[in-house]
Amino acid sequence: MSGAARRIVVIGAPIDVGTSEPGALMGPAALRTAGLIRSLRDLGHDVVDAGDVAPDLAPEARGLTAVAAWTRDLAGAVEAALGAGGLPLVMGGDHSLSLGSVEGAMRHCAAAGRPLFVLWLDAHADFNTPETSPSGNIHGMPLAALCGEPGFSGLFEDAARASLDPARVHLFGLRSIDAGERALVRARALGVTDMRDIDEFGVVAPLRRILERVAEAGGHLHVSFDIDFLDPAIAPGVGTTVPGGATFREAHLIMEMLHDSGLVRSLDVVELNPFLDERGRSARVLVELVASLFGRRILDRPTPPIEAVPGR
Ligand code: HAR
Ligand code: MN
Ligand code: MN
Ligand code: MN
Repeated sequence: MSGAARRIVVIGAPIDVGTSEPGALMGPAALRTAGLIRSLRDLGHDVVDAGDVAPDLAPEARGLTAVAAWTRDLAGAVEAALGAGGLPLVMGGDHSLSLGSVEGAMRHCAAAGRPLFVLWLDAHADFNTPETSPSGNIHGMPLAALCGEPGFSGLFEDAARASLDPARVHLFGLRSIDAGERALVRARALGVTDMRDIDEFGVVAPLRRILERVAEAGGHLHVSFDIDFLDPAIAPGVGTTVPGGATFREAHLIMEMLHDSGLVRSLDVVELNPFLDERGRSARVLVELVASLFGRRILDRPTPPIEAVPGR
């Protein structure tokens, strides 16, 4: 392992009320089975498995009422982990869990006087509102709610809270967006690196720019990794597959760059649906990628600068 050992607080969020495809609530169990905790410990980190969050919910609770209870409990768990100097890793569960994890990071950053940046690795923008959503599924809406779009009353405990700054949100890997949501993403000026950009420029140049900006601002980087960012050929275990996603090599390089930046302070791994997976493949790929984000590398040395590449 290289770099500093971290105290990683793993928080399970077996939530699937945000999606119409059942199975994502099995995600935390599958990630544990695939060896997530062990692989992080093998890298020398101090890993605490905080177990699964279990909000007190009526079994028939649905929609925003149910998601509000998850948001409250997850925000509290993430804020507490950060406050104790830990790095929260929230395993989903559908992407509506990021309402809680990002809210928790926002509270921590507000108290610390640090700007929060969010890197959203996802095929989707997740910027629908109840009005623009074609499906009504809340996992397609968390960023809009966090950024203060209307239609989410009662979702956050503190209705007067400051919203997430959309100019500090960057969508990376986008290839599926709904018409109303596209208009909002443009109007709110989110950062976007879509798959067309990645095809033309690769992942390195766009990600470097994002990381430089976070570093210059002394920011906290929250990474929200939706498994559908990956191409379904390598990660089929997800309810909303979209062809043309990131390759294993692209995703791996992103994880290594994130690690080397030292800027990641909180992380979500979401949308794994073990019920739709093939012999645990997708869970295993996620464990590999998360290990790379936390410092696993091929040789015990950082990537050499370009000048040092042989033959140049
Ligand atoms: N945009 C579509 C909708 O709102 C699909 C959203 C799917 N979202 C996730 N998370 N799987 O990214 O219904
Ligand atoms: Mn801190
Ligand atoms: Mn998503
Ligand atoms: Mn998605």
